[in-house]
Amino acid sequence: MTTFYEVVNQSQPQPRFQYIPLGTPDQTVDHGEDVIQGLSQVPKTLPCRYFYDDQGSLLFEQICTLPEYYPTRTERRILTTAAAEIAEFTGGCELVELGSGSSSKTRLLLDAYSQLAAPLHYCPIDVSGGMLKTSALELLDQYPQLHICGRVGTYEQALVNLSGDSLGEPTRVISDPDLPRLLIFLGSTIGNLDAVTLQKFLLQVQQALRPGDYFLLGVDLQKSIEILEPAYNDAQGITAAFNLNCLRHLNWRFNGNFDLSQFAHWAFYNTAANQIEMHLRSLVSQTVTLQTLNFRGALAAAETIQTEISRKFDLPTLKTELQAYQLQPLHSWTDPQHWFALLLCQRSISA
Ligand code: AVI
Repeated sequence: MTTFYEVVNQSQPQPRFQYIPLGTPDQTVDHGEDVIQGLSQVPKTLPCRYFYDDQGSLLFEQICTLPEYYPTRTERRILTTAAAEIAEFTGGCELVELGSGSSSKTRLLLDAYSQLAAPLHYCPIDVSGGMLKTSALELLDQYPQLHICGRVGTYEQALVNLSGDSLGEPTRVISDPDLPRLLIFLGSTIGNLDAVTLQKFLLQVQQALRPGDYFLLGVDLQKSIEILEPAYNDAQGITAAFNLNCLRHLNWRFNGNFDLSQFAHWAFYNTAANQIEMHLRSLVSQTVTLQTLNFRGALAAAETIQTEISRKFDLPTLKTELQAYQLQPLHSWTDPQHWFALLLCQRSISA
């Protein structure tokens, strides 16, 4: 793979900003196998990554500011008080963030780490190169001592990239090999992974960390259905628009004929599985096609397509699961209502 670097500030002896696209454009071409498979099975499903085209990313940013959607502001509040302690726990680190987006919460960590007498290195990882560059340039302005080496790609691609080869050590993103790594995964995005995918993810995290490295995880906790269901059924209908937008994305990507007016948003808390489930319910009996994928499928009236799960965790159970991947919980922080938690783990030595 050809790696190329964008050097933004050439007056520095070392470039302050580099980014590496992970995979060639060809590898990111979507062949839609998971779409065909999901729409061919009963009950029907769609991978939640189709939420995040440009429009979907904007809608998600809006969701994060909704009064009903408590996770973002609760995590931010926890981070505001915990950031200094986190930096104290770990000391100087290279900060590597999976799904960095606008890096807005990361600023709280960068503020805390810039108080330490250690180099300030940040590796944001995001599928959107545009978003990554824009926020990187803002950060470089605000933190004169900061060096950024981003990765443009999915978190799966990034974890493979950070793990090095199967025989070697995890690849450092910066030149100082002695600085430990803090891998950051905020927003309770782990909740969008089903149990099997979460296991695979944690194994990749384990491989991307050396013993002594750290993992900081944002986790949405189990709570009353009266809080949970409105968070995914907001009064302004932004979550509904976000959910429906994945059909528009499929139409654009695969030359489809989904008629958005013939589907309704449906989100509920499955108490047995401890997860919010988002679906699109077909309002009529209809046939849908995705020409590029050569796909044609029938939907009965009231039939649903599951578009997302958002799991809500029990912290002690999750801590035990993390330990199975040599991720030793060091400390957790939560809000007064125990709605959300930040969990700091340290990679222990393999047994
Ligand atoms: C990105 N993820 C953690 C969000 C969640 O709460 O599961 C996605 C989301 N879906 C609907 N609202 C927000």
